[in-house]
Order: sequence, then C-alpha cells, then structure tokens
Amino acid sequence: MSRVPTIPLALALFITSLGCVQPSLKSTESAPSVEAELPRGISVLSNAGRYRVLYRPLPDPIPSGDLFSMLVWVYDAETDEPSGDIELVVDAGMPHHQHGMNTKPVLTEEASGARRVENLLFHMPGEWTITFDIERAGVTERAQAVLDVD
Ligand SMILES: [Cu+2]
Repeated sequence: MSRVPTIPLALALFITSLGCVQPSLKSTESAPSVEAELPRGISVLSNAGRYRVLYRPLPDPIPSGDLFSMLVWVYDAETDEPSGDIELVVDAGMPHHQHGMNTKPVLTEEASGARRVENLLFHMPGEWTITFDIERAGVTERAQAVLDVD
C-alpha cells in the first residue's frame, strides 16, 4: 500500500527534474544574445538634465594609442524613452593639456536606435573628457564624462 504513492511520486520528481534542466539550459544559451540587445553602458545626465546618455566603449577599458569605438544611446531623462529626433555630436579632449583628438569621430545610426561612434583615438594616457552634444530643435545640451586612460 505504501508503494502506490511512491511510484507516482518518483515519476513526478523525475519529470520535474527534467522540466527544471531544460529551461535552465535554454536560458543559459540565450543569455548572451539577450544581453547584447540590451543597452548597457555608463550613464551620464546632460547638464540641464534633459537627456540621459548611455555609452559603451568598445573595447572597454579604452586603450591609449589605439582606435576604439563606442555605442551611444540617448534617452529622455524624464520619460526614459529613447530620444530619436536628436542630432548627436561626440568629441573628446584633454582639458588639462588643452588639446583634442587627432582623429575625427564618425557617427552612424544603428537600426536599434543606438549611435555607433568610430574613429576615436586617445593618443596619450591620462584624463580625457568625452562630450556628447545633443541637439533638438536648435537647442543643444551637453553631457560629458571624464575618463582615466592608462
Ligand atoms: Cu594630453
């Protein structure tokens, strides 16, 4: 009499364990692609608080003396919606040395809405400032980030 409930219980446990293994394998496999689609980066607020800029250097950390690129997302700081109707200008320099970069950044808009900035080069180690100028309807607002580059 004690056997009757034991067998279905063992079977139930077996099925449960199968059910547990399969989804966890699936989620492990799909995790990198899901992660790649999510905007992840360093967040800075523009100076008047209208926009939130998220940027991800590629590679991270940024090497000095080597070309690198960045992915940039611009959001409305209040609604957290992507700001699509803006013009973005990205530049960088070393304020303490009073010089900029020797290369001109090239911006392209990705299908995802992210902006890809290429042809960036920090030609010496030290403290660099990246500026993000966001223009909408003739009004420009700046966000900036200070980066220590080895
Ligand atoms: Cu310098």
